[in-house]
Amino acid sequence: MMQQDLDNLAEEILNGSKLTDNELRELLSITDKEELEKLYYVSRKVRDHFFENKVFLYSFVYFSTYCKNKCTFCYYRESNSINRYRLDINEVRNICRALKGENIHMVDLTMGEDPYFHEHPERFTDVVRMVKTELNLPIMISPGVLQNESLKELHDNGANFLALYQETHDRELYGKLRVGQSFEDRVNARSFAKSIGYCVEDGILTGVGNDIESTIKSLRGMENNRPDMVRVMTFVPQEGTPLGKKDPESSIEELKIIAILRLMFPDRLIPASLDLEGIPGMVHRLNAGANVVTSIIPSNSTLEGVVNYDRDLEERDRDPKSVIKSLKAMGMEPASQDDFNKILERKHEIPAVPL
Ligand code: SAM
Ligand code: MD0
Ligand code: SF4
Repeated sequence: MMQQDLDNLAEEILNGSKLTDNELRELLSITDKEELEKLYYVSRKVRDHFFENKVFLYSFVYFSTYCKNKCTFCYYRESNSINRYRLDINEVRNICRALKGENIHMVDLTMGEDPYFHEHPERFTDVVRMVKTELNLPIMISPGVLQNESLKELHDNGANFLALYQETHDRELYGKLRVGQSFEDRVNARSFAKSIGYCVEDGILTGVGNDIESTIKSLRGMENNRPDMVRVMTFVPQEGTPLGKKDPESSIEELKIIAILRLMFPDRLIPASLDLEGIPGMVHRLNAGANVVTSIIPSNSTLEGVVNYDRDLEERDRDPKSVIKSLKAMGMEPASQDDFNKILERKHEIPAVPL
């Protein structure tokens, strides 16, 4: 794509125009460094129009790493012999207390599809209720696929946001990643959640054998869901898993897709995950158009992430204060809680720019 075209693009997007498949193809084909920088610049311009220099911060609580599933990309797949933990409600309460007074907009409660909770969803509801009482903050749940009635119960007890990533909307690739799991059940859980008032997050992986056409399918698939938040993460090979020996991909594809997501979903939430490359990686992702920092954990935490770039590091530099210090160095800052709450409320509105 010519520089001139990229210059006009921000303007066109802000005027409501949509990227065509051919434009997506062209953008996904960019490899030239200067052109990529230009794309990130355009994406920042669109983001800043809606969010100025304000960023949202989510803390991450991976409270059970047990899982009954066999996703080929995931360290926590059932048959991987690793050390696992399941926090009890008091341990989660202590984490909440450590988060008190920190500049966090939402708490993300994540687990594997742990039968302990999946067969007794009321146990999870107890945790959600407790977190709400302790912190009175919006709550994201990332529990995998739950029954509709459990989603309803959790929503009634304080869950605001459902994160459930399709990983890909290319069915053939899905079958290789989420082995033995229904594609429709995942799509339907998100749309049911949305229908009863949740905000929803969808996400895709890159570096898992997705070519440009497959990525376009995924981008269009995410659009169909009308998500409030959209993510892309680079697949990081994990020891002991079927895809563990795959060559790791650089983060360039992810950055490119983040920028494209910003052009497709101009006013939605797009995360820069600390779980992949820590704070230096966060900076790159924000510079590509992200506006949320996820996977924040207290400085002394022994909790796991899903990718855990810092599994073997002594210092886990992804606490709220370190994040905010780096944001400020970039000329950005945490948004107010009010700004975040407004986003949670807008789910019932028809967007000014139809998505
Ligand atoms: N078990 C729930 C589920 O799968 O929906 C919740 C956990 S979910 C937040 C874990 C997410 O982390 C996956 O959906 C995937 O997008 C991401 N992930 C897992 N393993 C990964 C890996 N090796 N590299 C990159 N992302 C990974
Ligand atoms: C992250 N480790 O943001 C978290 C996780 C789940 N809702 C989020 C993938 O990187
Ligand atoms: Fe389990 Fe989620 Fe990992 Fe799949 S991605 S194996 S469902 S924890």
